[in-house]
Amino acid sequence: MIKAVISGTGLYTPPAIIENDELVEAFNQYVEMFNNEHAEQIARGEVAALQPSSSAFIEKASGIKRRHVIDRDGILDPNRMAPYIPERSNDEPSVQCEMSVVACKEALAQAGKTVKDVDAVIVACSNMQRPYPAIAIEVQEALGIEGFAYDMNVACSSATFGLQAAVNSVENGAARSVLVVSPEICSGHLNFRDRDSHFIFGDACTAILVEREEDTQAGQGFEILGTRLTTRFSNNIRNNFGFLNRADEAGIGKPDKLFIQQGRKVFKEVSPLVAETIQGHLESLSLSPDDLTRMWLHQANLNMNQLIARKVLGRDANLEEAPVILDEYANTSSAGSIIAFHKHKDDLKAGELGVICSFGAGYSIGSVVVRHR
Ligand code: CO8
Repeated sequence: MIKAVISGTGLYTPPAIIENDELVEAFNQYVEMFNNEHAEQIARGEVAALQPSSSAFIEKASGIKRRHVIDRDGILDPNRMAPYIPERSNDEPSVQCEMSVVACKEALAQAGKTVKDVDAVIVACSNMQRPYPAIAIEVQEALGIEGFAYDMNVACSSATFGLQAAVNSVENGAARSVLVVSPEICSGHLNFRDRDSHFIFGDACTAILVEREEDTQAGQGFEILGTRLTTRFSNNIRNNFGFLNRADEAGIGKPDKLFIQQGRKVFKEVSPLVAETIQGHLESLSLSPDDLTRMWLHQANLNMNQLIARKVLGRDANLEEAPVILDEYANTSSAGSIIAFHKHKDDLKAGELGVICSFGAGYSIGSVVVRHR
């Protein structure tokens, strides 16, 4: 039977950074402008005054200190509060393609492979900048890969669901190796005027190369012992942007065309589901939580990750057992758990086990158990 391994990973980090204090300053300028502009309606009780944001709240509630973004200036302009990413001509590479190519090249270099060794590209992320042609096919073309490519979206769980699709293709012989790429431009669909969520997301792109074990060197990379996917419908994280918006002009420009969530409900409902999924997955592989050296968890909220790790292990996890990258990157949706894996995998010894686990909108949860070879 063909076995699949992760032989390389790559990461593109946009150079621009926004610190919490800078984001809060811009938000609070917007609040002041709004409240001044609506002073009379606010005094008459017709409009609610907006409340300021605070860096102390952000760090305490989420663990986020800063985020990387494609564009700082547009986000920090209180008159705009959206990234400035000019539309490109059809003859130029798209932004998501450009990010993907950088991350893929690093994954290939890490695996010691070239594009000639790759048969497929899956672009798996929460928002594609266009519906078609698939970003994945553009990436395939930009890299010069023969074979096939497609896009898929399972919000924050896109990368782990993409990993399962890659494993299936490798194990059933459809491809010798597959690149799973997650170019997340979360700043493009975040409402920077919403105090509850303006601090949550950042931008980044990850890539993972999944290959047949026989095509890799002994001791290279991580054997994939199993994947488990779980979904349960919920409206608590939603984005209603879509092609039907133009069919109902009244809806255009409403806040729900960007990211919205009931953060507290998500926290409460998703944390136990994630812990159960990991425990059940380990059990199905005749493993126990004590066998895990590392948990590369989705990076949405530090308190949530600490709770999930505690539920799985039955005790607090330290930073080595459950590494954190969201202080630097914020929530990068599906890229988050893969950034944690990319940055914190090389010190594992042969035979040591870990779990990559994503969770988010859908709800969707993806668990991937791996063993260092
Ligand atoms: N500054 C100051 N105070 C604030 C702020 C702020 N910015 N925001 C809220 N507050 C206040 C509230 O008004 C509230 O005040 P009061 O107690 O007087 O009512 C108080 O702070 C507490 O507010 P919350 O209950 O909202 O705060 P929490 O402690 O719950 O923290 C979090 C909020 C951080 C959002 C937390 O609930 C959380 O992280 N939950 C988990 C969310 C999660 O994991 N979501 C996953 C979403 S990601 C995903 O699925 C991918 C989607 C696709 C990507 C989209 C890209 C854009």
